[in-house]
Amino acid sequence: MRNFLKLSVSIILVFSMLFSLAVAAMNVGAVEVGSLGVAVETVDATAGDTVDVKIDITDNPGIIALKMSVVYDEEVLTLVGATDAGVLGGYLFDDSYTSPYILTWNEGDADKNNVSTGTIVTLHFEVADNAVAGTTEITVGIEDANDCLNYDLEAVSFEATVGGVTVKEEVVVGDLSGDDVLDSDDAVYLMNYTLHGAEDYQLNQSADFDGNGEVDFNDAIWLLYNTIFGSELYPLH
Ligand SMILES: [Ca+2]
Ligand SMILES: [Ca+2]
Repeated sequence: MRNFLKLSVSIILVFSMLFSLAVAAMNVGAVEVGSLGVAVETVDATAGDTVDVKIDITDNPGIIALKMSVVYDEEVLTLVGATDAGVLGGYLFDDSYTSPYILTWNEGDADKNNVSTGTIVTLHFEVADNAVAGTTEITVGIEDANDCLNYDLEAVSFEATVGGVTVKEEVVVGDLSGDDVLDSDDAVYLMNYTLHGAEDYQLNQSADFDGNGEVDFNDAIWLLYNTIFGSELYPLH
């Protein structure tokens, strides 16, 4: 019986050792096939705004150097600055803010891979005054396989997630008809919405003007009174 127990313990030990080796092998494999995942944030803005767009590492198998280009539409966005987040060590950013904008990090003195994730840089953009509503893309990439290296100076593949700036249309509060003027026509528009529905009368803003949590005919009356008696008596919520 004792021998049997000893044998069982030995078998368990051997299996647990094999299991540990298998896990170790799997981890090594993950590093070899893993890609550096880099994602650009998507933020909202209105024309003329200044916005911050973060670039994050989402997956990191381990790197010591990265040279990355950022491509954006210069007709819509003007890059005015870049702030390193201090995650990837020594950095060198282009002085001239043009697209493609090149960002370089190098930890040549490091004695092991950097496996950090999170924000690595924040880009500061000005949105053109004449920017039209819609999303303008910001992409990141590497130009050469050797632009992303690990401690063993092996190329690490790069996987980017596109982001950008979504320019929202600035709407005049109460201007449901979208002609940039607030008048009784907008109250009529809201009456039509409550009578005929959103298919024919789409709303470009929350139309709960009396602020009771519902959009109904009373809001059209409230809006009409606003245009007649003014915002002091009938403020638009
Ligand atoms: Ca209008
Ligand atoms: Ca209401």
